[in-house]
Amino acid sequence: MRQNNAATTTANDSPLRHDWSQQEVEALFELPFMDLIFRAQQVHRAHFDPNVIQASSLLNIKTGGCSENCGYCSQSAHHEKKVKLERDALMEIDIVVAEAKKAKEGGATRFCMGAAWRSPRDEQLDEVIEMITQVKGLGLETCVTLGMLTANQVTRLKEAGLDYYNHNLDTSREYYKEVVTTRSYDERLDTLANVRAAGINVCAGGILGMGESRADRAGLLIELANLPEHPQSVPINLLVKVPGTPIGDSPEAGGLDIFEFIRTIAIARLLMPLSYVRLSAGREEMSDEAQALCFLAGANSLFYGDRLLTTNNATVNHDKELFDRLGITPAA
Ligand code: SAM
Ligand code: DTB
Ligand code: SF4
Repeated sequence: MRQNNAATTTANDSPLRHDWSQQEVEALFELPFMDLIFRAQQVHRAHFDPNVIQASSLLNIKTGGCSENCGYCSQSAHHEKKVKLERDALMEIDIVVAEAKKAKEGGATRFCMGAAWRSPRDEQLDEVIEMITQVKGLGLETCVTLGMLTANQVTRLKEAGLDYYNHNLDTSREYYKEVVTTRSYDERLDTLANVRAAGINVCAGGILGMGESRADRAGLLIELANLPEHPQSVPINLLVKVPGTPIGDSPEAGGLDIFEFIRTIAIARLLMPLSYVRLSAGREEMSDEAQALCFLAGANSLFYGDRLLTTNNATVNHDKELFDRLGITPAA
């Protein structure tokens, strides 16, 4: 089942665009806030029920010890002397399935399993495939994020019935070297191309508030929108500042104006009208009003559950109350 890959036009028959320029997208950022949000909400309503939000739950199935040096990440071996986090081996399948059951009972429709790997070994993939099979058996959609994959590994995941693969570009091509140096932007794009070619739904987005410029935020959205197909799911994370990580400890990072964050969500909606835009990490510290504006700007998905991977999320109780106050229904 692929979500919208067959579609090449929007609701009013205009073609989906893959040719956005830096100048055009920066001009969208310059729009008065009210005009931008209104435009984004119009596009959103043309394609989605504005009162329905899709909920995915996350589970970190392998913690820490990752050989990549992503500057924001608590799980990189490069920062582990300074970060408070215990390494943990790949989780037992029974525990994963029990967590997935709980997530389903709580109202999630998708279960996303994350592993702190640069890339999985084939025997590690065998175990993850068993997890995917059993979680699918519960009637949940499945998503995994395991780092870089070979074409053969992607084929095996497709055969296992995997619904989504998460692999973020994180930031613009230009700012990437300030964030991670152990892999290249093109390697990231290669894995995305393999996933897309296999017919697995792509989940790809980034992180805002890492000290990048507005031009970098525009650049990230352009990279995503100008892919041969828009990612079916676009997670927009607000940096969670993890003490001990280079970006978490950097005075230049954090403190992004929340209106700039909301603007970026609105522009993601305008550029990728049929994609699910996920309001991702960073909600624990975000006001209810800011989250409501993100939904108005076109965010229609979130991570649901008290934990993200290694940090806290907004609580389930808080989210239920917020949905009630806003008249939002979780997607069935
Ligand atoms: N190792 C895999 C990878 O990098 O693709 C999967 C796990 S990785 C932790 C998943 C994504 O979570 C990252 O690409 C990043 O966008 C996001 N993320 C990680 N740490 C974060 C933080 N401190 N704040 C916001 N987003 C974060
Ligand atoms: C994504 O874009 N955000 C999620 C998910 N994909 C895997 C992860 C957020 C992690 C936040 C920091 C942490 O909990 O370690
Ligand atoms: Fe490893 Fe992923 Fe963390 Fe980068 S973001 S250090 S690849 S777990």
